[in-house]
Amino acid sequence: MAITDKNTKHKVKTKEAFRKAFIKKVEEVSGEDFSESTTRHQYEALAELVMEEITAEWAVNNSRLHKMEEKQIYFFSIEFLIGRLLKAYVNNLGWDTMVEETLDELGVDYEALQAEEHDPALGNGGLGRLMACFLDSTAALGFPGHGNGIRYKYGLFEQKIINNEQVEVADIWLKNGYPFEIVKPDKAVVVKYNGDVRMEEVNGKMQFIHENYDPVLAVPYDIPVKGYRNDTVNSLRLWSAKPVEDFDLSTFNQGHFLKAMQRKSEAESISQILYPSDHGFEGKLLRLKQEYFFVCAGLKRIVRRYKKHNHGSMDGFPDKICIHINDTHPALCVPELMRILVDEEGYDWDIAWDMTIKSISFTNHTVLPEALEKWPIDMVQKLLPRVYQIIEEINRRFINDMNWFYPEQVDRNYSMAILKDGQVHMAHLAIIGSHSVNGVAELHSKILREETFKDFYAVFPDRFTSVTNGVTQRRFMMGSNPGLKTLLDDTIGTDWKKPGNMCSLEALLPHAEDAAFCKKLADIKRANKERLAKYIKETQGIILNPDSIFDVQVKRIHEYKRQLLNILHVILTYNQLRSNPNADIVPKTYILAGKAAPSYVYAKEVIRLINVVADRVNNDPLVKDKLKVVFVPNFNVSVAEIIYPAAEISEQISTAGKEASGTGNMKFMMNGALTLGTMDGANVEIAEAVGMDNIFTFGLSDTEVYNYNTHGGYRSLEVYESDSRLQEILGQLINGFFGESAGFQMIYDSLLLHNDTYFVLKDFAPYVDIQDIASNVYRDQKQWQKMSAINIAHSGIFSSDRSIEDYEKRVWKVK
Ligand code: CBF
Repeated sequence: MAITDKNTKHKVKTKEAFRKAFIKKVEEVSGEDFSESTTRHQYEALAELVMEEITAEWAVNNSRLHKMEEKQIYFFSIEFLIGRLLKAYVNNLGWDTMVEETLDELGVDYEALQAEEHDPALGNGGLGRLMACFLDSTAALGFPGHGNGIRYKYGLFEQKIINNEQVEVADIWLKNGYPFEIVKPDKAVVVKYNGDVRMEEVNGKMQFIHENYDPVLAVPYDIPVKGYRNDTVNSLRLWSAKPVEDFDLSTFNQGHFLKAMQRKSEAESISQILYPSDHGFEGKLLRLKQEYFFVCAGLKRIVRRYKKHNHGSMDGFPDKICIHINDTHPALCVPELMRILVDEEGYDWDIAWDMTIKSISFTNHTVLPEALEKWPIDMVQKLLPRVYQIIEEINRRFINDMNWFYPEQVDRNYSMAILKDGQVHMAHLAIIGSHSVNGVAELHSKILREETFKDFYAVFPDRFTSVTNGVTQRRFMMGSNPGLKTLLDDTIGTDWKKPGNMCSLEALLPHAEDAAFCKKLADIKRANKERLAKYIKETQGIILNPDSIFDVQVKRIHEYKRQLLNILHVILTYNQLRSNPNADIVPKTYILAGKAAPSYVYAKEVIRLINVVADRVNNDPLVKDKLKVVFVPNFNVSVAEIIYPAAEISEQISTAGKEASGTGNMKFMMNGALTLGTMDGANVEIAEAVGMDNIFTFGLSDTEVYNYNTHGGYRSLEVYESDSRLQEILGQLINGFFGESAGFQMIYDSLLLHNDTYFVLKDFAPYVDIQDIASNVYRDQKQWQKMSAINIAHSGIFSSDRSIEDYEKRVWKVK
């Protein structure tokens, strides 16, 4: 039932119509009178009303899409970290005021209602969240763009902190069902693993027959992606793995009960969890299965739909379809599309290759080895026999061509091979099979061109582009910081909120000098800090001082992100306060959050250190209100939405050259936090946008890091020996200062024995200095608020609307 205004065919919402429909729906879902309803019922009712409205638009959109008049973009990604959707849908529909007012009048707590939605943790960090931002912006700008991924039964683990340590608990996000998906069993497809490939002549043509394979059913679940106040509704399609036959009855009847169940659980394991540990053989195999699973299923449906609306022909496919692959996880798109074109559609190899390259584009999201995947050749060969043959042929032709064009560079040519050292190099496959290779920030793209993929850049210079990441302001500012949104509306008008128009926030610049405006900005920040303090008090029992600086570092825990540097500085401040409790320091609250991969022992040690330090500092009466440390457990999109608006300092302190872009830095900036960071990733562009006077930068440059790494010359021990502060702090890590059982030998050794790979000690002194500078600026609130306003005013270019427009112009060319 759509709530229809009687005077028009459209589903215009009047407050009264909404009120009635809501009460009715609550009673339908609860089977009770509205007055008896629980928050859960109210959530389910609102979710249903929203879905009814959106699905009506979705149907219209899908039929437009079926006609294939516009070019379609498909994002293939192993992660989609979408966060809660209800509020975003309400806002994008333009229902926000109506819903807020009506619920208020009905005595319904809208925040509590939203909290009923389990945050789907279908991603790990930046990569997955970027995809969600890109989907939002694509729809907001009215482009037909869809996601294609996996519907994990268990998302990324839920993080608990027990005895200061990270404990991973299964995240059962589907426990109470998920109201925003539509399962389409009639669109399920079969994915084939293992088996044999033989050649057979059919109608005078040789054909490859894949037989004796293990079939798995891929069932699509579609989630609508509603554009901001427009009529676009795109789709996020997530695939779930099921056995082709639910149950092997004949095996069961023969008494092999366990075996009968085996097929089922083997099939289902494919979409069971995000990132199974890939340390052992089984884990690796499962990941490879996952990668082929969503690639194969996704391409199959896209091809079927394309052919259906193009008289069975694939000829124009590259003109109408963009397959965008995020990192190397979906790189099998290259051989799989070739397989479809050559084996199923009968194209000659060269034509098929041309079509494949034209259809596929690739973005690399990190230079760390974790995204430069390699699979053992025998594993790929066994699991995907026909796909492997195609990879072999792509590789053979590529090396032949290279040796033909560059006969004097045989070594280099071979180093670019897809198949070498017994492994399939997925990044090479992705680059060779795409027409566009993108980096995610200027610096990252430079590193790709000059270091990581320099040989490929020499051969295919035109393929390389750079599109700096962005984030959706609709979730991370307009949605999560309503106070700021209203202040901006009141100050410069509402045009900045139009999709693609966020750069008009620059109109704010003259107001940065206006004391009255700055006061309002400060009041909003204060209210957001109080909101976060309340959340932390309720969830962790820690009381924060909202008059202190809120200094925040929230992101995955990784050595290169250097949460360690942050906590060493906290220990320094603590030591200073212990020796002089009356020191004139600006009170500070350090807020950290993030998950460590379950098998990443070092990162988990860093989490333990942060929590041990927090325990000690927060319970020491000496430091009074001057220093607090909080580790917020289970960082996810919803928690992030409370944290970003409350932050004053955004810690972006990665070792230069390691953070591809970062997107948290952008979310903080648009909420008025000042970046304290290295010149790494998109920090460089933030610095360019706001000017060096409005950012706190420090530390080694990427070139200095590169030089140390390639030519040597760094000795962490020397730094340690020349800095008494470091001697005291590192001593405390191992001398029982933090409690006998809490020694941090592993961290100590990494810094001194293993020469500090991430230059924590080298950057320590400049980091301490810049922290002091930031604190001193904070004493001058007028100056601080001015800098904050300048940051907001220049944050427009970090909207994902801009990123999508750049991709559109440079890569997909939809228009
Ligand atoms: O491009 C999106 C983000 O991706 C990562 O999170 C990743 O996992 N590859 C990078 O680490 C970020 O720098 C980047 O912003």
